[in-house]
Amino acid sequence: MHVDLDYFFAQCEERENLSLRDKPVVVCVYSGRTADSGAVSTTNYVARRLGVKSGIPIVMAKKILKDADAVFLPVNHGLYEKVSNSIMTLLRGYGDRFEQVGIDEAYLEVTERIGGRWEKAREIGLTVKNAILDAERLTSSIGVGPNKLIAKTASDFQKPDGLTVVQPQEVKSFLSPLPVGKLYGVGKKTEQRLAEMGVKTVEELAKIDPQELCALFGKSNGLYLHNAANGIDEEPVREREGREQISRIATLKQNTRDTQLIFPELDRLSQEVHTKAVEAGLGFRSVGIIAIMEDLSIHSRSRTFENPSQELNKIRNVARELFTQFLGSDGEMNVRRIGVKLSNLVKPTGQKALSDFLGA
Ligand code: DCP
Ligand code: CA
Ligand code: CA
Repeated sequence: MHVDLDYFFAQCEERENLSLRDKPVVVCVYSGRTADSGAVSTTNYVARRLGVKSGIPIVMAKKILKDADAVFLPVNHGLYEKVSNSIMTLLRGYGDRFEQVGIDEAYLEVTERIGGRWEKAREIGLTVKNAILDAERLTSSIGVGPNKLIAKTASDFQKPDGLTVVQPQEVKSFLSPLPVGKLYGVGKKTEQRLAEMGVKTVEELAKIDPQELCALFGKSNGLYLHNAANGIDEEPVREREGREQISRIATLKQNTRDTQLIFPELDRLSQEVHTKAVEAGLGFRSVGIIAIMEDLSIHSRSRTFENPSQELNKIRNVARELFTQFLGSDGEMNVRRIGVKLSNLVKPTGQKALSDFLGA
């Protein structure tokens, strides 16, 4: 079973303020450079129907929604984290194994509970949806299938507030008509290359000789595509091991040692690793910076704290301090690329750890 919360950040905001419900709601990551610079994190379905979705510039969203009585809100990670933790704790109880894969989604192993009676799958799905609704007043979309790939594809099939059960004998007819981009792991680039080969649907992809796919996409990607198109996936549901680190590197517009030029980019990278950490539901105990110089030599500095944090400000301030220190200590050469890295990542467990994270 795959559970994904509907328009998660925006739905949390609606829940906190019911008067938002019928308006377009746009949750924004403001970069702080100018009043409206930044990108849309997510939107409710009212806004989506008007064409405003994740990733577009806030300025563009404002333009599209200028006559729509829309509400623009800054991301409130503390709230989403709290709601997510509560729901994840609840979900664990409905499966024999549990794997959280992001702030708003998880897999549950329900094979034993269904015991081969597929009509039970729908019952369990409904029970889980109602449990989430009762506990946190949020709708979710759930997919149940013979493996993770099918469950994930099914949860996306009828959104929002969906429940899609795909029994083993239905896998082929379920997948066949879907556009290849709906297959987990098929991104824009792969989709485009397949389109150039005249392959648009999963059915068409399933018919391509796996040898040919391997020749085009490399052995492991080729095999993956072949298997995925045929509904084959053997990945077990498993508790996630903590990730080693989260990092982001970018090339400066010009080689420089001027912090006025470096800091805006550094802040942007801090923002990006912060978003990644929050999406993965992870806190960090170390913040580091990376500097790649004109001669391509690589330097790094980091700082570790006693207690885990999830605060953007902490990342931004520590990254700036480390960079200032580094520039003060290291010669004259210009910096070409810069990076921000979070490590010593930890998963909050239970309420106590959560309040530590939020600094409550
Ligand atoms: N998110 C983000 N920026 C993105 C994509 C997602 O900040 N480009 C955040 C906001 C989302 C949350 O992650 O609410 C979960 O992402 P999903 O892809 O599951 O999207 P939603 O839950 O918003 O919508 P859906 O109803 O399609 O699941
Ligand atoms: Ca979601
Ligand atoms: Ca999701």
